[in-house]
This record gives sequence, structure tokens and C-alpha cells, in this order.
Amino acid sequence: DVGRCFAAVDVGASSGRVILGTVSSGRGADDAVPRVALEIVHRFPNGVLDDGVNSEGAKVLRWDVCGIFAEVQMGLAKVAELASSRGLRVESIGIDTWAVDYGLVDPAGRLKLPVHAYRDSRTECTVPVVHEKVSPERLYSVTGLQFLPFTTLYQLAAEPTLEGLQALLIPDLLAFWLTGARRTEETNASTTGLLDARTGTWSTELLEALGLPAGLFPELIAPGEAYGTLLPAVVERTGLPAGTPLIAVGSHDTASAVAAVPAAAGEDVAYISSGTWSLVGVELDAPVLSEESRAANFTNERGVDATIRYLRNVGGLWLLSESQRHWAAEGRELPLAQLLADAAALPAGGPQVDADSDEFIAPGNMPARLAAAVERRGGTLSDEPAAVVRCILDSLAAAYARTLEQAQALSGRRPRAVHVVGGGSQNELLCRLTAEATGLPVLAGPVEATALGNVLVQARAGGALSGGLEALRAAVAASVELREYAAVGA
Ligand code: ADP
Ligand code: LRH
Repeated sequence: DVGRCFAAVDVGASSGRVILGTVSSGRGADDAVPRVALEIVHRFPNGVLDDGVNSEGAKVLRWDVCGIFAEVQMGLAKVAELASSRGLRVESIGIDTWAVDYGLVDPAGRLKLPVHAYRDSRTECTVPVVHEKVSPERLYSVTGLQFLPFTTLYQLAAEPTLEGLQALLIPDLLAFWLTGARRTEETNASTTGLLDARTGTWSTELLEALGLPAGLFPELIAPGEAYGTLLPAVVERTGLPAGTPLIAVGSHDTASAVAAVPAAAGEDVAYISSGTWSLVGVELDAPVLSEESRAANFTNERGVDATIRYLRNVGGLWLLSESQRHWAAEGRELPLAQLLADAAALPAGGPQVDADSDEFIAPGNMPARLAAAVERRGGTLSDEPAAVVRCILDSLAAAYARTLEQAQALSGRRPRAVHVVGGGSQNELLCRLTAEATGLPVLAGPVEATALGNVLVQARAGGALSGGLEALRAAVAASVELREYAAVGA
């Protein structure tokens, strides 16, 4: 069994990858669980750019979406070449990226630049404007989304005009460029603040109250459905066969990551999807829209197979990568492995900050902001990089513990372990601190959970495997090695 091939495009806020995923059948009569293997054939850096200006000439933070699209096509060409060198055919493509951001296109399909990055400060003025039209309480009872200042609806309120334009979320924009089809994938649609959490359809009440055109977002598409097939120009550039379909996956990267959490059947699933952000929570089958849940700022985002990702955004490794960027700009290129080793050597009980705080969202001197936050709590933070890193990791672990405790209290789920997936699952110090702070064993891995979720949803759509999320997760569990960190006292 040589396996069946799928191409996964996974673009995070810090890097993008194009992957050849191979799904093969189980190892024999007593092992029918399919296996999934990934080969990363193309990687490229991504990040917020601060060189953009808006139509009034004011500075904005933006994404280089055209550059990203060029990298995606380059990656797809490499995937096509690798598959054909083995005599195999890439059956389909799936795309996921970070959430909430979008490009505006006119009826002819022309993109309005710049495409804003969610860390831009433009929503500072629009949050109160939106809340004047619809109260935060009403927004929550319809959408079930935690308050984040960059949620799409606050960004849309900052647009000078939406007249005659359509909004395409980033994965849907890439899908439009690949296939010509305009759709909105539903897991990512749930991060816009405009989707009804109960029905999973656009909230006409909110669109009307906010004065947004009814057709602003194209029609919804569910994971497993096809956007269409590759445009002739894309076929030519990538060498993929004409007729290759683009399949909707959990196009919100966190939805794909949660779909690939290697949980056992029947397990109450608790996870930390650890990358630029840490998405910390549990999986549910119905949203929790109570006032208590709103006060705790928990979100109900949609997952693959209409599950609910009941979670909170915790600051994440952005705090660390942005600190590294600051030190590099000062001429100190500090490798991550060394920073983590030095931080691990420091004693426990050092200063902490509230890793959830909005004050860390914008780019800029992160060590100084952390020191100021520690000072406000009556402590001091040394400017030694190891001390700053230790403060970040201690603060993240404490925030994880707080968040998981609240998630359990609000949802009634009783997870016996927490799965850490994504790039941050390689951070051994953070995993150890997380086990200590939460009192739950940590199961770390896979690093590429997002791409695995992406591949497996395509594979299921193509008939290479069958079943619900439990079957997808069994394939992940049978295919990857996890690292376990025991809870203290266990
Ligand atoms: P995103 O999808 O948001 O771009 P990733 O899931 O790729 O994020 O995770 C990126 C983060 O993973 C980095 O910011 C870094 O802190 C962490 N990371 C990457 N490689 C390692 C490693 N070898 N050891 C520890 N942490 C790592
Ligand atoms: C993680 C992520 C997260 C969103 C944020 C914008 O990459 O998609 O789930 O809240 O980026």
C-alpha cells in the first residue's frame, strides 16, 4: 500500500508550509487504523509587515498576501513534482491559515490593498462604535465569541467603504485565486463575529444592525466540500493535474489542529494549540452562551464536524518571538534553544504577567512591556533575556491552568490530560511548567497537528478513510510519537 496523496497548505502567523500528506491503510487484519505521514516540501517565513499605508496615507500593519500566494504555488509545484517522481497523483488540496483577517475584492475580483493584519490598532476606535449598535451581551448571546479587539466585525467597521465589495477570509482568498470560486469556509466564518453560534449560519440580525451588506461574505462551505478545481493558470504554474479539486478543510488553523488532537475515543478532549497564540480549551457538541461564560471571556468557535471549540486565546509564543525580534533588532540574535536552556536553569516562583492582556497584542518592544506589567504588580523583571523568557513561560503556564480550570467549571468536562499540539509542543520547559501548573499530565505532539487535520479531512472527503473525528484522531495517534510530562505528585 503506497498510500494516497494530498497537499496541505498551512500558513500560520509566523510561517507557512506546503506539505505532501500520505494516507495509507492499517497494518493488517488486527490493525485497521489508517496511518498518515507528512513531508514538508516547502517552508516560508510569514509575519506582520509595518510598511503599509491606507488610502489616507496613515501607517497600517499588513500581510503580504500576494507573496504568500506565490509561496503557496511554489510549494504546490514541489508537491506535484515529489508525488509524480513516485508515480503518485495528488488527489486534492486543502488550505488553512490564521483566522479573522480578510481581503476585500470588487466584482471583477480585484483585491483592495493593503490587507490589514489583526494586530493593527485601527479597531481601537471602532470597538465602541460597534458596541453602541449592538451590546457586548447581545453579540455574545448570538455568536458566543470571546471579546477580542481584532475580531473581523470590528475590523470591518474600520473600512472606509464596503460598497460593491466582498470580504474573503485569508484561506478563502487563496482558494479564490486557485479556483475562481468565492466561498466562506464555516469554521473560519465562526471567527468573524457575524455567525450565529446556534444555527451556524450568518446572523442577519447582526449584519443588519451593523449596517453590513447581506452578501458581504460569500456563501458558506463546510469542511469536506469542494470549492472547485484549479484554474488553468494554476495548473500551468504548479504542474498539478487539470481537474485537481480544492477541498474545504477546517480552514481556521486552530480548527484543523483540534481535529488532529490525538485523543482516545470517548475522552473529554482538553487541548492547548500552541503557536503564535495558545488556544486553550475543550471540545463540546453545543455552544455555552451563558452570561457566566461571557464574563469568563470564553469563545465558542466552530470545529470540524460542527463541534464547538470552547476555548480562550492566551497570549502565546508571540510574547517570546516578539521579544526575540526586539533583541535581534538590538544586535543580539539569541537562539531559541539557548534561551530556553537558560530560562530552565532559573528558579521557580519568579515574576509573572497576565498573558491574556491586550497590552501585548501590538508589535513593539515586548521586554519593556513585560517589565512594565510586572512593575504594576509590584515586582521587578530583570532585562536579562533568560529572565524575560522565564517570566513569559511561567505566565503562560499560569494562564493555561486558570483557563483550563474555568473551561472545566463552565462546560462540565473532566479531562484527565491536556494535549499540547503545534510548534510550541516542542518547548519542553513550557510543557513541564504546564503539567506543574495545571496538575494534569501533558501529552505533547504532534507539532504539525494543523497540517494533519487538513490532510485527514481531505482524505475522508476523498474516501481514503471514513468515520467521525474519533477515527481521524485514531489515525493521528497511530502515526505519531507523543511525549508525556507527568503532573506533579502523579
Ligand atoms: P504559527 O502556526 O502560529 O505560526 P507554530 O505552530 O508554527 O505557529 O509555532 C511556532 C512557535 O513554535 C515558535 O514561535 C516557537 O516559539 C515554537 N517552536 C518552534 N520550534 C521550536 C523548537 N524546536 N523548540 C521549542 N519551541 C519551538
Ligand atoms: C491561531 C489563530 C487563532 C486566532 C488568531 C487570529 O493561528 O488562528 O485561533 O484567534 O490566530
